[in-house]
Amino acid sequence: MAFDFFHRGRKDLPEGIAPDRVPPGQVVTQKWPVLHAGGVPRIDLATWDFRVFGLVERPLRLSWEDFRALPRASVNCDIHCVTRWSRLNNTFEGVAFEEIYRRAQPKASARYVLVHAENGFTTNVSLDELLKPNVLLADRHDGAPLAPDHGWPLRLVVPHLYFWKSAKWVRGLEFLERDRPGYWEQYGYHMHGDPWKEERYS
Ligand SMILES: Nc1nc2c(c(=O)[nH]1)N[C@H]1C(S)=C(S)[C@@H](COP(=O)(O)O)O[C@H]1N2
Ligand SMILES: [Mo]
Repeated sequence: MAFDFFHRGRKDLPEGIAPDRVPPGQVVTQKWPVLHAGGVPRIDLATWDFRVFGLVERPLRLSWEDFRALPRASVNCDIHCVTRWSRLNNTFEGVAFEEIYRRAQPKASARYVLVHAENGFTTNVSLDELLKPNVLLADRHDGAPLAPDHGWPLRLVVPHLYFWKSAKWVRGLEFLERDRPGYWEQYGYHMHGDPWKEERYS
């Protein structure tokens, strides 16, 4: 393939990985870097809850036991951080966003979600993006429980957007009519964040 020829100098690409698998400006890493603002929160599963609120017919408040009882899903995906690393072939396990969505019955006016995490971290994602395949509330990665610094007990995974949208230590979803910038978005990160279009900053 002619396209391959121009990318043969790329040392980051593992054997057999086509260059067009990796979004522009990204470098493939084997390790999984840790990135977040602030410290790793201490969490007690006995008091932990997950709330779905805002423009929904049925607001939800799930305990950790409630959450673990939901139907499970597994996703294999590549993840892309705005700081330019990509990690290929991650297996995340958890509960599909769609399961939560169906249970909460969002109102017709709901078009965006503000994702809430521990210590006031937020990020905004449109419902269109969350309803695409492979969006997960994940509690496991590559066969093991999430490590505390990767978001234990629960993180959002939106693999087709830059990874800052995949909030770690997630605690709730707020359904909104209008898009509202989250934590990094208020500092100038992109409202949408598509790695294929390099929507890094607004
Ligand atoms: N709660 C919370 N989630 C967060 C962040 C954060 O600061 N707080 N940072 C985001 C950013 S910028 C990135 S790149 C990814 C990194 O996830 P990782 O540390 O598991 O690689 O988490 C995202 N989720
Ligand atoms: Mo990031």
